[in-house]
Amino acid sequence: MKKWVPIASGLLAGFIAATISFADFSSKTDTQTASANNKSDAEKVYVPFGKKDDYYLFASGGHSGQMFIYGVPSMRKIRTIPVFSQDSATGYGFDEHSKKLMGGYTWGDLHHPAFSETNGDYDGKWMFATDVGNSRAAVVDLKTFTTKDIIKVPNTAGPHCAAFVTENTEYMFLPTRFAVPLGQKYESLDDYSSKYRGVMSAVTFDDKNVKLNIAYQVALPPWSYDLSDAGKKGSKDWAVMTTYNTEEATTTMEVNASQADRDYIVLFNWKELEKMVKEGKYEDVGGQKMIFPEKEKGGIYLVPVAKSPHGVDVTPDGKYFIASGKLAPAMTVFSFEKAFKAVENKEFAGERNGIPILKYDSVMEREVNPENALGPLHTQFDEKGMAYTTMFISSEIVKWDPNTGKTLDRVPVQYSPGHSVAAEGDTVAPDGHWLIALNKIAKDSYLSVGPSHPESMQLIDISGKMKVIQSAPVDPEPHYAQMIKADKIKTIEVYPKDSKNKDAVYSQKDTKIVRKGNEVHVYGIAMRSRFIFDAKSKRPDVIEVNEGDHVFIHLTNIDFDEDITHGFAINDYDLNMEVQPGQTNTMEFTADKAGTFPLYCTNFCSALHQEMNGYFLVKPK
Ligand code: CUK
Ligand code: CUA
Repeated sequence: MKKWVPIASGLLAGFIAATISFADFSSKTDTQTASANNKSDAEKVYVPFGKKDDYYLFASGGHSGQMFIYGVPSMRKIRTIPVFSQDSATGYGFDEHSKKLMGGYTWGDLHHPAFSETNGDYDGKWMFATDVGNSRAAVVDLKTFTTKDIIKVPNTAGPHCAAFVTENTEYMFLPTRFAVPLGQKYESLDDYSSKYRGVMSAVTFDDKNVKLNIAYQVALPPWSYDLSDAGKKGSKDWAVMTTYNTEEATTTMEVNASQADRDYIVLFNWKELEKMVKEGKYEDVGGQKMIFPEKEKGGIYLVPVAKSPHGVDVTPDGKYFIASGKLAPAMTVFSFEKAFKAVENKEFAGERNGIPILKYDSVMEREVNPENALGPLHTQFDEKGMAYTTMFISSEIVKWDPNTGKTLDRVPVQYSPGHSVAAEGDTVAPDGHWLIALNKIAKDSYLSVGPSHPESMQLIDISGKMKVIQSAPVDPEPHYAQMIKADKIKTIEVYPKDSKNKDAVYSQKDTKIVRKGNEVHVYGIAMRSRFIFDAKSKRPDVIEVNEGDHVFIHLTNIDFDEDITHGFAINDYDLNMEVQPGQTNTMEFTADKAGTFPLYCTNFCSALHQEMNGYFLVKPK
């Protein structure tokens, strides 16, 4: 087998004690004892036809801009939910509603999906996500697996640190990876320390009107905010996030942002920040309520941590937050209780940018350094509260006890895991049993597809001694995922009739084409196996307009029958949308090309699907 050294910058290279090969892994796994029950690995992941998976896995699609849905334990891909990027398979980004949601952008970089929560448990209703590429936040409705709202987050650049939600979905916090001047105005990088800011946005979700809103923002120092987590139970009013580049480097970041021995965890009390906003302790910045911590004290503290931390994760009991070192080969366990005491007793070791720094020794519970484990990034938990940390550089998952720091188990993965995800892993009561390593590099794991390979997800049975029992290739890029019990998700079978929707028509006789000046509105239906745009016309399946007309095609799928979806494409007009059973969708465009353009159903819907077509005629000026 080929030897492979994980990618490492010059800085990281020093940490790599040994090269890692597939052969080393196989010999280790062979000696592992079979896990508690005596099913074979194949039987454990086999979900026979007629049975369904136990869990849904919602995986970030990274710079694909989408979310990918898998079944666990089969690891079968079930669905792509388009969120931040166009998707012609579902017409997302083409129909009027989704085009508006996308706000003129064509792609996004979706990192951290997060379920809505009730009492610290996933409630299966909504899924949130953020876009690092174009600074947006989105919400997906889990009744239909479709994106319902997207907001642009002003004053910020790259909300990587999110999404993470509080115990009852009061807030989703969006701290940013990149520091920029407020409003993203031009400022010289020579003025970085005084003019640039990292901004955290507190986003709320109004589930009645399905709207995301920004409640307030906090102008933090110009550092990079990386990962974050909300408190639980006793720490539920608090949240933590890691920050690096406290050096305030503006160039050659991989060297300059790694100089200081300590960076920070930002610890904040969102109830306190909420109060400050109510008391008017903010300034208006571009229409947003911006708190400046150097002017208005309270609610925000810095906790020193080993240099350049990456992940920070709160234990299910809400007692500890665990920072992972990235450059330091250690995990640090901090105690919320100790932190609260340190805040109360003002055990400060100075301040930075007006934010008090808590004394490291007052908050730190223990430093954990499993032998030869390198590059800790993210931590998940099982039903007993045991921690599972991904080791990017030594390519393994290490299981350890946050209460003692003792290493309990470890398993190699192929290769270089970023996050891992445990069943119900971010709740107050994780399920245990399954953990999935989200690996950045597949190398020789699958049939070769050229120089670039897919990323890889590996299913690990954690019910006994940890064992990788299944592996699935995945499109870029599974930064994070959440795994929810399948029976918590309640989807609808068809869209119900909506008598208030003036774009919808539900019977053939109501179809019509209405002209207002140079605006043409088509009120049509799609059914097996024809389009009807105007039942009274000589050719009901034909739309004829004049060159330059502004065209609205409102299309309702009147097949109220589960899974009978129709598509609608106009040949050579670069347009395609989808209407799911019972759904009404609108396509809006200018008929700027004269000619004859076939229109057709893109989604195979019946034996006569091939006959489901018509013409879009554009009379020249
Ligand atoms: S980041 Cu990708 S490995 Cu965006 Cu959560 Cu840590
Ligand atoms: Cu309708 Cu194919």
